[in-house]
Amino acid sequence: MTTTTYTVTGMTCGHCVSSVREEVGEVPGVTGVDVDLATGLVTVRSESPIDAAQITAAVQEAGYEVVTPS
Ligand SMILES: [Cu+2]
Repeated sequence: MTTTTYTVTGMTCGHCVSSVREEVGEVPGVTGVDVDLATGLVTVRSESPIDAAQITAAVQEAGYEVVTPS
């Protein structure tokens, strides 16, 4: 089990949160996604490490930007 946290900008409401959660949740290997609207923190859980580029692409697909993969 791996947990990685990303900071995402541009989310303003619950709809944004569910868009990000849905897109990131579709990345192969992702088992769970937590989004904190107030901080922009997106926590991704997976069985094995996932390439940050895949998560970044999914966030962009939802219409937002990853500031710092951390
Ligand atoms: Cu919104």
